[in-house]
Amino acid sequence: MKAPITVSVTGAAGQIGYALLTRIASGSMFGPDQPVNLRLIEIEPAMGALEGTVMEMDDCAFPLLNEIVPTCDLAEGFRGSDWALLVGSVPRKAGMERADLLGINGKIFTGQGQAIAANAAPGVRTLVVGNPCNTNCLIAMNNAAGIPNDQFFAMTRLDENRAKSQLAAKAGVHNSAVSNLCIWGNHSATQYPDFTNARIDGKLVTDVISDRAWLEGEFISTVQQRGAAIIKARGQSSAASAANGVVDTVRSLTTPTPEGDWTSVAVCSDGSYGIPEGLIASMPIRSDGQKWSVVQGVELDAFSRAKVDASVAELSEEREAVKDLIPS
Ligand code: NAX
Repeated sequence: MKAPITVSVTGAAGQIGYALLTRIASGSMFGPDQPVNLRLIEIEPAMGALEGTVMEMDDCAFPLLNEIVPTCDLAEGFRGSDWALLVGSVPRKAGMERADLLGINGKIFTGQGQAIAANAAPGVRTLVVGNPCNTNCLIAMNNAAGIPNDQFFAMTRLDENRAKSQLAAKAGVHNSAVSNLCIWGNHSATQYPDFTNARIDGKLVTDVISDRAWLEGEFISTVQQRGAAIIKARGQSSAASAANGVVDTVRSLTTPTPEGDWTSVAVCSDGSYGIPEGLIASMPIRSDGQKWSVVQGVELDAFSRAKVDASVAELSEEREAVKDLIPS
């Protein structure tokens, strides 16, 4: 039997946590022969609810679940962590400006970044899901002294999956036929699902779907607004699909990317594609199973360039708004 992987999950008593923990413990994330330790982090008022989730996890009797530790102590929660999945954050409430949300959540991620640096395994990889996830990730990364920047990620995989399924439905094919779909920029309403480089059964999407007006209009807005549409329909934000996005992100970073394809995840920009260095921006990524790299040479036409620039400009504004939380 392999040595267990230790996974820390914040916001573990929340909706996404509820859908995510069973996926991790059942082997979906790391494979059917990889035991896991779960360290579940919540705030004090949610510890009762977390206790209930832990009882359910016990009742699943997962063969791969080695240990489960519920805690509201960050040092205990991130101790020995190989993967830190930062899901918990404070939701936006009526009357709250975006800047207020950035400030409130930003403070959570300074403390978590520091606690990861002080307690996790040196190779710990951190995936931020809690919104605004790109900028929360930026804050955690900059407060995690000694942990390399290339070990920090923010999730845009749910957006990629949403975009693939919209294109597949329009073309009348199975979603597995869609490849090379990149979400560029911020996980927000400015994100750009790049249909110009995406492929269906190896052919450019623009050669398969001739309705350019739909691609430039309804397709993009459907993907950008999908979260809001789910809240409207379900009365609660997406949870199972978000948890699935977390599983897909980790699997894509830890297994080789299929030949010729790429996946979307927000990473610390090295200046590729003119995205300012240090921003956490989504771009096309490949993995060899251990290390990831940005796919170079993806052509951005004038339409795409303008969309990418607009989303990246928003990320720069967010960085400016939280500059006090980023040590120089
Ligand atoms: P819930 O409100 O159901 O759960 C959040 C949990 O986080 C709560 O149990 C809360 O007690 C906990 N929490 C709050 N502050 C914490 C802290 N400082 N430390 C540890 N735990 C803390 O939200 P849920 O639906 O699970 O969504 C979680 C986050 O994911 C939200 O920020 C949401 O906006 C974000 N999402 C991100 C997505 C993405 O693609 N990146 C998509 C889905 C989702 O909207």
